[in-house]
Amino acid sequence: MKFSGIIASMKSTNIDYQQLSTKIQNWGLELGFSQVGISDIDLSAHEEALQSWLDNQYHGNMDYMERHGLMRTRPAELEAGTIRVISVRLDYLPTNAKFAATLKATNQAYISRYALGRDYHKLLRKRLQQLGNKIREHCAEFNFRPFTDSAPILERPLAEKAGLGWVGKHSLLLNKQAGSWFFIGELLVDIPLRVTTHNYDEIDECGQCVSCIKICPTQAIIKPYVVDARRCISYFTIESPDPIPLELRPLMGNRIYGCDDCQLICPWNKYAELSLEDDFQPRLKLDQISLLELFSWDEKYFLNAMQGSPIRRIGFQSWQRNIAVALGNAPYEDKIVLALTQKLEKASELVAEHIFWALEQQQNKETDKSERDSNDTNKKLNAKLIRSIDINLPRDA
Ligand code: B12
Ligand code: SF4
Ligand code: SF4
Repeated sequence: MKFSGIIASMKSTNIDYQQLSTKIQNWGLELGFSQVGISDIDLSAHEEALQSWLDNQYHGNMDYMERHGLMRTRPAELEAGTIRVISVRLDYLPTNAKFAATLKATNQAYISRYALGRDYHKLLRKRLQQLGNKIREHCAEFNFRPFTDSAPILERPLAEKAGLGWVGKHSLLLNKQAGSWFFIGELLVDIPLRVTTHNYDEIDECGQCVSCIKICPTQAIIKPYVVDARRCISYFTIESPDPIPLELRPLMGNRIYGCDDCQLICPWNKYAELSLEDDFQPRLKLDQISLLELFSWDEKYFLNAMQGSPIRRIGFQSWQRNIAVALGNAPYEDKIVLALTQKLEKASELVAEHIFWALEQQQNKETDKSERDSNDTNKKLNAKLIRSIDINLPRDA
């Protein structure tokens, strides 16, 4: 028996872990989490898929994905002594998400709905810490580490094991009762809690559906369950500091920070719960703001306005780069051309190159009518998505 196992069995002599597991789930709900589950740490079934994803370079320039390699499937390598993972999920869908309205308004900015409010990392970590402290009150010899998003572990497969839902063909975790508009976080712990693995019948409810694969504007879901991050709008608007590939720029439309399309088309999001957190409600009217207004911000204003927002993390250069592309995709307007031209003078090399591209798009639209229809397939896809939102998600449209 390994050292951690011996410690765990010594600890188990005094404590009713069955009862403690139930209490932990209740405490998690009291703290405001939408759902709590517990799993073991065996992710060996995922090693091959993760390795082949990395071998195919689907992570692009997210070096941190490669750096930690298979540690992502071995939580005990991340935190020695870990034998269980408590996974939580927290709904983030704001009231009145205006999905269709914003995607329709091509001169407005579309920002992923998870990023309209306060940065979720701090909120989730703080609550996970509180959950850990609470457990410690009942279990003195207990170590834990809270994580959300940033840790080198496969959060979705762990949450799936804990019974919080299933990993859909878009590769996100979704849930029959709650759709997929939620964050995931976890506590790595060294006590033998009772696992909640598959405590209800929710293994894989995608069935024959392939809607997310078909609607993805950049065809980033290259086959069921596999996303080539390099083609994903979320990757090249948030994660990558590089120039946005030319062929993908027109496909971005007005999406300047992340993308929600594969979730918007998913039939299970009819059942999505609205977030109860004030922190996730839109700030600065980011859910209904014009591209031109955002483009007028200077760096100082951006850094101040975005205090506490996850958007601040991408920095001003990427921010301007993204808005320039969206302005290039907007219908022709004199004031767009003027704003783009005015920004050229102080723009960095990266931003200037995107501004030139945007100006070219604008000029083409003004001079050559045929250009207006050049991106027809994508427009049809967008119109299909908007229709689907209007019909299937009227509350959030
Ligand atoms: C890197 C990353 C990204 C990258 C890569 C995305 C990806 N699919 O991996 C980019 C930047 C593109 C991205 C985008 C988004 N992300 Co992200 N991202 C992550 C991060 C940090 C790591 C994910 C990872 O490990 N990927 C590696 C690949 C190999 O893992 P995988 O896709 O899960 O692959 C497994 C399975 O699909 C399966 N598999 C693979 N092939 C096959 C084949 C078959 C046949 C089968 C059955 C299974 C299978 O095995 C693989 C290994 O287990 C996680 C946080 C974390 N630490 O987990 C957040 C996370 C996944 N992201 C999240 C979110 C919200 C998003 C966005 C929705 C943000 C947005 N609105 O723009 C988009 C969604 C895009 C999408 N469809 O994936 C949330 C998801 C919440 C949820 N409900 O699931 C997470 C969990 C962050 C969090 N803590 O809340 N993200
Ligand atoms: S987030 Fe957008 S670009 Fe990325 S896989 Fe989903 S639909 Fe495609
Ligand atoms: S859109 Fe369909 S295939 Fe994609 S995750 Fe939802 S149910 Fe699964």
